[in-house]
Amino acid sequence: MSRASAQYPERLRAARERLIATNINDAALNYCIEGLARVEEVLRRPLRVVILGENNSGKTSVTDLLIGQGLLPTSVVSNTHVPVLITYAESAAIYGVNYDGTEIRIDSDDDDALTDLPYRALQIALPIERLKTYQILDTPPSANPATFVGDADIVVWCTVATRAWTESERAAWSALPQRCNRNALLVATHKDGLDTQDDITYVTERLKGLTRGQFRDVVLVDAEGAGEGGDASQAGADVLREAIQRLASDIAERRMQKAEKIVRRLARLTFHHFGSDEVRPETVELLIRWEIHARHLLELLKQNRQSVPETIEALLVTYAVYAEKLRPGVVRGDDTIAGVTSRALTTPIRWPQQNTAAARLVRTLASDLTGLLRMLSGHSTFADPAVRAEYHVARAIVLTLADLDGAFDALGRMLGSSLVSEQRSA
Ligand SMILES: Nc1nc2c(ncn2[C@@H]2O[C@H](COP(=O)(O)OP(=O)(O)OP(=O)(O)O)[C@@H](O)[C@H]2O)c(=O)[nH]1
Ligand SMILES: [Mg+2]
Repeated sequence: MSRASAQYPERLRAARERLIATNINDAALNYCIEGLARVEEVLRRPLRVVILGENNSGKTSVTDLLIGQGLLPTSVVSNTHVPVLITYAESAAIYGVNYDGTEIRIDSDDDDALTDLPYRALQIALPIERLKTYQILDTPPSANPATFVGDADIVVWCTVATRAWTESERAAWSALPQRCNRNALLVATHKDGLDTQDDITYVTERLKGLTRGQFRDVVLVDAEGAGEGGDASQAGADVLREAIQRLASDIAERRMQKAEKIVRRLARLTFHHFGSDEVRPETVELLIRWEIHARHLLELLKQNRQSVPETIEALLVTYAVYAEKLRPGVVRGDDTIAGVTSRALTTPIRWPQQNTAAARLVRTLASDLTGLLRMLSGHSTFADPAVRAEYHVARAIVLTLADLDGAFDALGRMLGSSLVSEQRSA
């Protein structure tokens, strides 16, 4: 996981806790706090690596190689009977999962051998750092692989290097949903069964050729060689862990980008509604007039009686008039809130291609401006400076999360591009 994606949930938590500490009871803010908690939870959830393959292909040995403990029972006779989930915990523990989903701790001294217990699944918790990033599910050969891929983030298919990628394996893999290919690894066990380096290279290349597009990588391991004094690195444990780590980092990065997008939208929505009940009574009338005015401009755009750049310009000019009325000097003076128009001429970029996207952008801008005006009309409501300060803090956090600065920068670039294209066509 990159540093940025590791720190992001922490940043969200800090923002959320500070918002809670403001003690402001505001519906929009409460909604934002709840949303942030949900995003954090998703970001913190460890990824799940699911180990699949035909019977005796080395699934349990590969799982063992990944956790590096020599702890799971592997044998040609005693197959894995139930799924075994390996998760992180500060101290080791084993649980049996009953058919009704309840978990029972079963690692006390007087318990039976694990394989004899009538559980639906086993969960083994271990204090291994790597398991914080991804948990591992070792699967039994008797079950349909499709039942395990539903909540898999990374799928590992185990095959035996000396007879790898049989017709039945090919069929079983192609029966799984296509999306499994995206973060899949083909692991060939029994690398020690190949005599020379040439053989290893040949099998690796052959497997890559046969499964092109179906796996992100092919890794050969000696999953037996790492146990009892064996050299884990020699056995391919490092290569395997690195390959999984690469996939995990990619997924974590994508998750974070998605989360950032959701947080920006959530915070922007919050900003649009935050403090609706807290405006100065004498400004209510003005705000209503602004809203009617803005709605009228959006309507003109909708009816194609005004272009997107014209609408934006009209909105900004109207905004400036109302802002000036609410707080004289705010637009003409050097108050930061008035920075909106001044950035309008920066590096040109294109307008959104589709009209619907442009119209959405304009609607969002109108709501942003309403939020800004509400800020101007609410500022001096509170006699208590401490409460006012908390509103300031909450707004600052929401605005940072919403990246409104970035949004206005983008708008400025768009306005720049529209002027350039207008000049060109003139
Ligand atoms: N020499 C050698 N033996 C291996 C390797 N990987 C697994 N084995 C052995 O192959 C047998 C089966 O390995 P398991 O890890 O239990 O295979 P599995 O896929 O979990 O088996 P099931 O759960 O029954 O489907 C065991 O005896 C392992 O010790 C390997 O890379 N080299
Ligand atoms: Mg097994």
